[in-house]
Formats: sequence, C-alpha cells, structure tokens
Amino acid sequence: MNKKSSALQEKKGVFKPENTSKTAAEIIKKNRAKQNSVDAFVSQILKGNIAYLSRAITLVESTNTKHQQKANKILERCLPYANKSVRIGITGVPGVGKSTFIEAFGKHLTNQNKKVAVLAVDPSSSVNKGSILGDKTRMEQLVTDKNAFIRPSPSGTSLGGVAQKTRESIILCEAAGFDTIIIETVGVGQSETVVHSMVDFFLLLKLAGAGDELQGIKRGIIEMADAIVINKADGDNEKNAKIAKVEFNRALHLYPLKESKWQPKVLTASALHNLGIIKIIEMINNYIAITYKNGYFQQKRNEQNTFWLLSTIEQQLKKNFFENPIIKHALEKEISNLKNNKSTPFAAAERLLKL
Ligand SMILES: Nc1nc2c(ncn2[C@@H]2O[C@H](COP(=O)(O)OP(=O)(O)O)[C@@H](O)[C@H]2O)c(=O)[nH]1
Ligand SMILES: [Mg+2]
Repeated sequence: MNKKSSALQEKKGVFKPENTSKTAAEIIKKNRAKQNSVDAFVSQILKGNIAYLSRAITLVESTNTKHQQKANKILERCLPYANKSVRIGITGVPGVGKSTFIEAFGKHLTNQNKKVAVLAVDPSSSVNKGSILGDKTRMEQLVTDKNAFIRPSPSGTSLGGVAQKTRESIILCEAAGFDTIIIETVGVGQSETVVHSMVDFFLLLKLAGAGDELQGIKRGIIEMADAIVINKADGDNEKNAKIAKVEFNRALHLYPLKESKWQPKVLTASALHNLGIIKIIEMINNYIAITYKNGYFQQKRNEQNTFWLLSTIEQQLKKNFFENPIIKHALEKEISNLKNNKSTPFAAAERLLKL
C-alpha cells in the first residue's frame, strides 16, 4: 500500500498560538469573581434578579461550609430589606388540592400586581424530590408568571434543618421584592407545626365528608388554623361542603379565642374552578389589618424570631458536637461499651459532654 494514501499516516501539527492572552484570561477571571461576589449577589437580589435569588437559595441549601458562609453573608445583608411581606402557610393532606389552590390563589395575587413566592417544607422530599416540583405541572400558569417564584422543598435529613433553610429562603425572597410568601406543607406529621412557626397566617385545606381521622388531621392542627377552607366545593360536592362549613364553624367556636383576637373562619372554595378565592384573599387582608392594628402581627414575628434564634443555636451546637472528630471517635467507643453492658447511657452521655 502506498504509504502516502494510508489513513494511518500522521500529519505533523502546526503550532497553534493560545487564543486567549494572559491578560484577557485574567480579566475574565476577575469578572467571574465579581459576578460571584457577595456584593453582586446582594445588589442583584435587591433588584429582583430571579437567577441570583435562585443561586443564593442554592447556597443556603448547600451542605458545603464555604457555601454556607457565603450564604450567611448574603443573608445578613439582605435582612434589612426583608420582613415586608405577608407569609401564608398552607397545609392539607395529599390530594386535597393545595397545588391547584396555590395556582388559583397566586394568579389572583399576581393579577393584582403582587409578587408571589411559593416555597415548600416537605421532609419527605429527599426521597421523592419534593412535592412542588412534580406539581409544577399543576401550577402551569404560575410557573411562567414573571411575578411568581416557585421553589421546591430543600432536601434534608431533619425537619429542623429543612425548615431552617426555608426560613432563610423567605428572607431572600422578601429582599428580592416578593410581598406574598406562600409556604406549602403536606398535612402529615410535624411539618405543620414548623410551618406555623414561620408564617403570619395559617390556612388548612380540607375536604367535605371525610372524617378528620381519614384526612389525617390532628386536633392540634385545627387549633393552629386561622382559617379552614373546604376545597372542591363544586358539582355534587357543593352541598356537602356547605354542611361541612357549618359543622366546622360550630366546632371552631368551642375553642377559646386566640391571642390574636381573631376568630378563625371557615370558607368554601373550588380551586379547580377558581371559586371563592377572592373571598379568601379578602379574609387574609382583613386578618393582617386587624393584627397590625392590635400589635399581634409584630408580636408574633418577634416571638418567631426568638424561637428561630434559639433553635438555630441548638442546631449549631448539636452539629458542632456530633461532627467533632474526638466526639465521633469517643461516641463509637461508648456505644460499643453499652452493647457489652460496660456502661449506662447516662454515664456515657456525661462523659461525652465533658469531652
Ligand atoms: N373537583 C375539584 N377537584 C380539585 C379541586 N382542587 C384540586 N382538585 C383536583 O384534586 C387533585 C389533587 O389536587 P392537587 O392540587 O395536586 O392536590 P395536593 O396534593 O394537595 O397538592 C387533582 O386532580 C386536582 O385537579 C377542586 O376545587 N375541585
Ligand atoms: Mg401538591
């Protein structure tokens, strides 16, 4: 075979000069650092830049210590611009219509030129990637609305950790100009209590005709609610919803008047057919006006802040303790001692704490 025509023949390469000069590379690097600086994050968030808001929330949610430090700096500087919003918690069992409701409710608000952020606290989301994400199809209109921002639940091992991240995200959203913050949570377990402790108004969605046990709603959650909305009040269900409304109203009147001096309301709605939503918005506005006037709004936020300060310290202490290599090692030893009946849990705990 002719050597020249062989495909295997190698051609000598020509020298190719670097297409970026050193100075150009440095300028690019510097610009990138500038774009990623805390200053850039803060100024862009305050301008309402959604891309930066999203990235800041990602930093908040990161487990990387460097990211967390950066997030804390951003948070600290956003804090003076936060707080000017109405925070609404929405709970109810899966299938009750939370996502459909938030879509209808959120659309009404953005039509009134409000800026709506939807966050979630879902401790199970580390497994199924968060309820909202899958639900984005149910929030089709809100997802594409430039005045809305939807973020799925952070994942995490502990509810406390997940909640902490959501609280920090609230601050970032508020600094970005969102005046209505909706926090969704699934009505199972402890997450309602946690969401209740970070919102101004707590709304429980229910269905007519299904008993509380069936709906997995505990008495304590009904007690926390500032309003119960009986959803799916349409078609054949409308009559049942009206009956349920009367029953719930009667039941709610048995509870002592809340510290807010607000008598919880029961309303019916059809999230699917967009009925009864305006009344709910008016009711929440009314609640805000009343509690602003009687001072309860601020008092509750102050109490919530104190609660979160203490719980943040608690979490940090725990984290520092359990992540300390000396403790980690000693803990392992103590656990194996326990197994061999060489020690008691109390004596072991005392020794570890002294370390
Ligand atoms: N008839 C009726 N169906 C509804 C209503 N709201 C939600 N749904 C339906 O109930 C199902 C569950 O709704 P979804 O919003 O995903 O509930 P979530 O699990 O609480 O978020 C969906 O098929 C909805 O279309 C309503 O007001 N009326
Ligand atoms: Mg949902």
